[in-house]
Amino acid sequence: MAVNRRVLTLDEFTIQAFRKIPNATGELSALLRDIGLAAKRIHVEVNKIGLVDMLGDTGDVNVQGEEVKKMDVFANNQMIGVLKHGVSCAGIGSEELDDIVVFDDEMSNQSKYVVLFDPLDGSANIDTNVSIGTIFGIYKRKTEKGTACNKQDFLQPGLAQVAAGYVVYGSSTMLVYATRRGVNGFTLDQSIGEFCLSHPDIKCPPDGKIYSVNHGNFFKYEKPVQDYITCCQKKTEKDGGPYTNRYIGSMVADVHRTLIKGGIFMYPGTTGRPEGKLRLMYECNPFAFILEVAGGKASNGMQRVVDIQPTQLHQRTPFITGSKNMVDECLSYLIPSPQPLSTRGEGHSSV
Ligand code: AHM
Repeated sequence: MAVNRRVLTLDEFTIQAFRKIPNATGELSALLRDIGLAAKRIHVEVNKIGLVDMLGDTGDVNVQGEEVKKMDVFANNQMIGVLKHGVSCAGIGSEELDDIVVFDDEMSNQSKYVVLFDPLDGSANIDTNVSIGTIFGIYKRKTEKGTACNKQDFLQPGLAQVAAGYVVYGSSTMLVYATRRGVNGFTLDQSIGEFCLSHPDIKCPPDGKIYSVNHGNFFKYEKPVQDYITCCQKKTEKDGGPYTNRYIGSMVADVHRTLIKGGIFMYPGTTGRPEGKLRLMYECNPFAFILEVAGGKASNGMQRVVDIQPTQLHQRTPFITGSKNMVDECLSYLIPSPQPLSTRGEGHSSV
């Protein structure tokens, strides 16, 4: 089948977008191009993973207490490399590193942005060929240009993100990113090595029929969460169902499907881990931002995820995101309220 060569590449698209913004410097486009380059390098390695010695653990345990996979290290190094050598990033925070990395050289200190990322989310699935992904959130630094950035540039609520995105290394490799102006998806055309606009102006359908949650934890969830899951199982045609359950266990793949097809994705707290498993800064905030821009919602069960004031780089949060009406229904179980459903969730207006 012929490939459409008239579609915009990621580079062309971001440059055209920034030209429409008065006083834009182009630093954000450059940053997205840098991330696109890292994503292409990770894609190449993910695709030949069984052929080269990249499968398996390094033998180290990361700050989260998880086995570090060789591919985690490779992806982390690629992300740091492009961001350090680019002109737009003053420092980074990564799932793989205990602390932030301040680039602190003459050029980086002039840069406008800091980036938080999970270089390879779902890496426990690498060995079995399941889709995995890179997640990133971009913030304007708070400290003055010309100085080294510091922790306060990173500990900003998700609402302050200038852009956020992810790359899914799946049956095709796709980069999706959001700014407040919209969400756009780019598929990697391997024949020319470019991400090409394939999913312009993505909107998350307001309703869906897929709920995505780890059922193995059912008896560790609080009663309201169990009640909502049971409600999903009992849906019939009369009340918007029947629903089906899909849970890959790879957040990027599960939330990507939720964004495109509609549905709800949840990682609630459990009895042993009330704060859940997913990390606020580089997993939940980027997706919360993207889903909200696309017309969906994202909550921790109490408040909008993007409103949470972070206190630590690696803090965790329960996470519920997806189609607006499905998240609203879920929240009606989690946030008992005397208000009628239609006025609930005022604290959940979109980005
Ligand atoms: P990771 O950082 O070790 O890759 O863990 C994050 C992943 C997410 O991609 C996914 O949503 C979740 O862990 C699955 O966890 P569980 O196996 O507990 O359902």
